[in-house]
Amino acid sequence: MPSPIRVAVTGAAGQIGYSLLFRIASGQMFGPDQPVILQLIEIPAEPAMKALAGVAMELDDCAFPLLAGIEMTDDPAKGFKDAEWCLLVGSKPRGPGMERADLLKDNGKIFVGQGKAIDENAADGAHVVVVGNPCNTNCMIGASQCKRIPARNWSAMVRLDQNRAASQLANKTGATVNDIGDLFIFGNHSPTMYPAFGLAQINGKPAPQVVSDDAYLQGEFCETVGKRGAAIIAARGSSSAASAASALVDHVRDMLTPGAIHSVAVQSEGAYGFDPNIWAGLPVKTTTPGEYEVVTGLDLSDEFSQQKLAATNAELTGERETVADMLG
Ligand code: NAX
Repeated sequence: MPSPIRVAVTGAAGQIGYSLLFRIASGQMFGPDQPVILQLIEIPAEPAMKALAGVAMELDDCAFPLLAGIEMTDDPAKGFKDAEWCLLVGSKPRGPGMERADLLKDNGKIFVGQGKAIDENAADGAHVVVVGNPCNTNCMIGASQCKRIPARNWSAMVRLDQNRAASQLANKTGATVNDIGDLFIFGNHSPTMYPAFGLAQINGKPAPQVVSDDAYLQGEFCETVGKRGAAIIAARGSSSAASAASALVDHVRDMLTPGAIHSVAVQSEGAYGFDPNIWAGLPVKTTTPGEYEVVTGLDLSDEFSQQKLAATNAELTGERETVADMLG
């Protein structure tokens, strides 16, 4: 057995944490032969640390063979110490009547602090994945505060959106998700995201040809994927949790699997017209475990795609302006 890797998780006592930690500890994220030490980070305010202790008791009670240790702390410096993977799930939920700009600023502060704490404490070459919303911009803030670890090691999660889009196309066409390929999310993890259906394949045929309903693809499909989070809240009374945890398992596992091509929000280098230095959902191909290249040259030259890309890019650049004073 290899020696255990240290995995830091913020917001570990939250809803997503409650699904996520058990998936990590059972080996689904890092593989069936890789022991893990979980470094769980919460806030000092009640009831977070007490609830976290309860979650740790349940992890103990699962007797996971791969779980080599559990540490709990409300101190980010301790929580990120020597971590090879930092999964930044915790953030403040958007309160009633709260503007998106206020959310950006409130949560941005968390990622200023966590970026610095990762810079000072995490393992060399650590990888960081941001889930806490607004995740693209939080990721940009954290990466900007963390000079020791390359910005390309910082990614944000749009995989839930890719998974949602795949299920919608499968349900619409009677295919299974295994039949869907090349379906990628471009841009922000927000309703402006673009699930680029024109590139997708269903059983090896272009999705628009199989669906044969452009009005559905441009309208209901994009809208359903973009607003799925709100639909889950309306139905369940709380936001997506198990599906978000599952998407994070997919995100990290595919980042470790050479050849995997999947949607990840990474630092833009200008491909597909995205402003450099924002974090945009893009198709990336894993080259070696933890390393990737952006898949460029996909044809999104049609007018609809161009409009969608421009809109999500404009939102991301606007977010960057809102948080400009938090960038290191
Ligand atoms: P919860 O409110 O259930 O849990 C969040 C936890 O984070 C709480 O336990 C809180 O105490 C903790 N926390 C807050 N600030 C912290 C800090 N500075 N350090 C450490 N812990 C901190 O939310 P949950 O449903 O688990 O969602 C977590 C985040 O994921 C939210 O920001 C949510 O918007 C975001 N999501 C992102 C998704 C994505 O696809 N990128 C989808 C799901 C989800 O909406």
